[in-house]
Amino acid sequence: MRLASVLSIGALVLMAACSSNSSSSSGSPSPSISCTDMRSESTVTIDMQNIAFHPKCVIASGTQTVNLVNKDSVIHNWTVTGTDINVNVQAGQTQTVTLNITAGSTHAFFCRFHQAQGMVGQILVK
Ligand SMILES: [Cu+2]
Repeated sequence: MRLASVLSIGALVLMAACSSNSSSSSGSPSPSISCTDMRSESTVTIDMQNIAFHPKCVIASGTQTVNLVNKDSVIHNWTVTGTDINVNVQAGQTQTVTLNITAGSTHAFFCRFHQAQGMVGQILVK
């Protein structure tokens, strides 16, 4: 009995891993970015540090609250394509954004000050 339940939990984990991989497939060959699933968190936290987003790819629900934590000494910005989100975060500050995004969509995001330096990422809304 106990072994059976352990096995079924393992199967669920495997299925979850597979489904998150397949959903990120797109036509173009994209580097395999690992996405952090934060749907079970009370808030989604994205750090802005060393001119980069951490994590670079997040999975969130469409109504979650996102904390943008700027750990750098320069201003950053979070612009999410296909939404009206365009938030500046001053050096050392935290900004909170509540998502209002339809589930089943994927959005690229970037910092408009450092996009050219590769400060970009992706949010998968499920
Ligand atoms: Cu920036």
